[in-house]
Amino acid sequence: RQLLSELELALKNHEFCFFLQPKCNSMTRAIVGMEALVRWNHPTRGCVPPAEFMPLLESTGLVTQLDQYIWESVCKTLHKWQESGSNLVPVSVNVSVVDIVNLDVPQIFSNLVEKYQLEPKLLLAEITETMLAENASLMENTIQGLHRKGFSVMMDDFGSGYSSLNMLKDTNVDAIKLDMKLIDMNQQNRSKGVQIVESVVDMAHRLNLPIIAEGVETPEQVSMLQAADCLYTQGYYFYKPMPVENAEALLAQPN
Ligand code: G
Ligand code: G
Ligand code: MN
Ligand code: NA
Repeated sequence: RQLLSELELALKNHEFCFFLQPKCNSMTRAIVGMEALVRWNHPTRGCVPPAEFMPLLESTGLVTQLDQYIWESVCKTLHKWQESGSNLVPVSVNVSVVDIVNLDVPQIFSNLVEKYQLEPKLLLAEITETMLAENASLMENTIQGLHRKGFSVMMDDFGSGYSSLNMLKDTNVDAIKLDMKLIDMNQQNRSKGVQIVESVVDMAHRLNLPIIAEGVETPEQVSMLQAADCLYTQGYYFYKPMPVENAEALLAQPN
């Protein structure tokens, strides 16, 4: 109850911001994109991670306000980078199923790139498969609408939900993000785990879908993924989510 009124106030006071986590090719180290991850700059508690407030925002529907604010902030940042002649990479934003049910996401994205004079390919949508599962036809309409306006969609957390393969079959996503639990191996499940990763990567290749591994933390995971031919990675091993200025500095470095 109290958290809810705090969140409403925080939205009004613009206390939310986002960090950027680079995605890179583990062989060349080239940065191929970034993901925007929301943070709450709490006046007394400092930087609060989304796990602590996202569930309440989603269950109350307030997440649509937050997400539209984050999407616009991301576009402002891209516009600024573009104006300054910086190297540009696509930035993905998270789209909640609540947004898809309550908003015209393709129209909102399209208004934003027009307002900030951006190529649609610079703004990517990440949607998690469990969310996709709740309403496959609405989801597919949204994906089609995004495609018509030039945007691409990544299926987030692939492998964590109960109907990944169905969703892959029934919607036209443009890329897959391998859930971090699938690459988290212990001694006992290692050989099975590696075979599962190899099979999923092989499936993505057969479907002509780029695949990126999330939550990559160790050099062992990097070599396992390279052996499986999954070169795109996102995770603490290469980069943690960082403030926008740090991401900007990183893009300014020659590769
Ligand atoms: O940054 P972190 O790993 O703590 O994020 C936790 C969860 O919050 C993840 O599932 C992530 O997808 C989600 N998340 C992060 N930023 C946003 C955002 O801007 N909007 C929405 N809807 N979800 C987000
Ligand atoms: O659900 P989504 O994939 O959008 O959420 C990504 C979440 O994973 C973010 O909260 C981000 O901070 C977190 N994350 C990113 N890289 C790593 C990592 O290498 N290890 C762990 N444990 N979490 C990570
Ligand atoms: Mn994501
Ligand atoms: Na994820």
